[in-house]
Amino acid sequence: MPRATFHFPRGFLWGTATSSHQVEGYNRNNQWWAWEGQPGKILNGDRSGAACDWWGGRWREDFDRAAESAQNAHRFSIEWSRVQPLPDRWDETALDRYREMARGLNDRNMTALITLHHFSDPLWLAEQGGWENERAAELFPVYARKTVEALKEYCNLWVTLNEPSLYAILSYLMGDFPPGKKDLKSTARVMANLVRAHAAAYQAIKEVQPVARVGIAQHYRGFRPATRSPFDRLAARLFHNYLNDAFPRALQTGRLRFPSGNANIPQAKGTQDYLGLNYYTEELVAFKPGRTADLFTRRFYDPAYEVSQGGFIANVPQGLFRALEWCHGYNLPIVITENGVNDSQDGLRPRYLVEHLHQVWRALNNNYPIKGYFHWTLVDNFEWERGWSQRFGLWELDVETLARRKRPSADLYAEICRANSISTEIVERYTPELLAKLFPD
Ligand code: IFM
Repeated sequence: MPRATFHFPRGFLWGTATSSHQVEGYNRNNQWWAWEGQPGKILNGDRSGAACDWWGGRWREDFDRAAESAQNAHRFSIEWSRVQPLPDRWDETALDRYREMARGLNDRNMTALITLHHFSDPLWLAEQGGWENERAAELFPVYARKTVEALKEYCNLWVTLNEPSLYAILSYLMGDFPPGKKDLKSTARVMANLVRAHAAAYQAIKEVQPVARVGIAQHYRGFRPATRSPFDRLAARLFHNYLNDAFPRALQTGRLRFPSGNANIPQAKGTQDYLGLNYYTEELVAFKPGRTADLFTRRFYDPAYEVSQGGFIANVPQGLFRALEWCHGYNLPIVITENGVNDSQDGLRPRYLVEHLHQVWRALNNNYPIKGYFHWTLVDNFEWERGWSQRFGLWELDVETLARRKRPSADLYAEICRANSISTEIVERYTPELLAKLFPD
């Protein structure tokens, strides 16, 4: 068997990604906390509760874990409801706490990548109609400006919005996220307001910090037609357009194309310095008239693919390559802002990790300008409507005691980060079943 080493570029960012509501604990002042309190909204009636207790200070030990594992970057998010607990009140102590976290990364020689909105909204905003209200697009840049002013000493890499199109679709079309609406017109309105909010935040951040690099973290799901039927092909193409492409395209062109909601938003044109990619999996799409909430599709995994616990994620590493090809079409630097798999037993994760990173390396060899990779996630955290049932962490969390236990994938990832490469030896040690595939004769 041939031996080889897949090298990554010097200065490549290796990290993990987290989000405020999923890790901080006791975020009582946002719409998710209220949603969790309603019966039937979260699987098994789970609550985020103390989460990973980052607000209680355990971010320190988790940042130590990341740093000791040779990660040189970390992506975390700011909780808007903590920074601006009421429309007319800023909480400087919350900003101090976030400053301490960002400095905590710098002190560990890690680059901070900070997200300003990751699915959670202040309760007061939700009470004003949330993102359906155009005012949200004016309020968000004010919060963004305030936060960047406070943190700019420690960070110049910003994500304004995490997975904006998925957020709009899950919250306003599919009804899985608060406010649980199922309305196409509302979804289109929210999409447009999110584009406006991003554009205004982009300008605000640049004014405060001209050297800032600002983008979004775009959720990209691969969609392939289930059959050769022209209807399935069209359905796959449309789903791709709406979920994957519409939002970043609006930031490129200033025009949002979304069902029942085309909008010209010229101020959005050219407001991305890089494209953040969140990739997990790829699905087959069949046309199904009548399923409005699913944009007239039925979507499912190709039975040929291995799936994670509960059938949540299919392991399709080539799908990441295809996603990177799509990113490359935007002609911007690319950051993989999320990629990972739920796997409490850590049986699939090592394979998933190595094969996906192998695809990143292939894309780098095509000269795609990929600047970093952030694995989702550092420690098991609260997985939204699926509660604690999905374990994405390199470290396992005991939700009762908050104890952390390292999974083998944490060591595997550490070896890759430390070496800035994937070698035959690493593959042999952690995923010998992949040797023939990655190093063919
Ligand atoms: O946990 C989420 C994260 O908040 C957004 N992207 C997908 C992850 C896994 O489902």
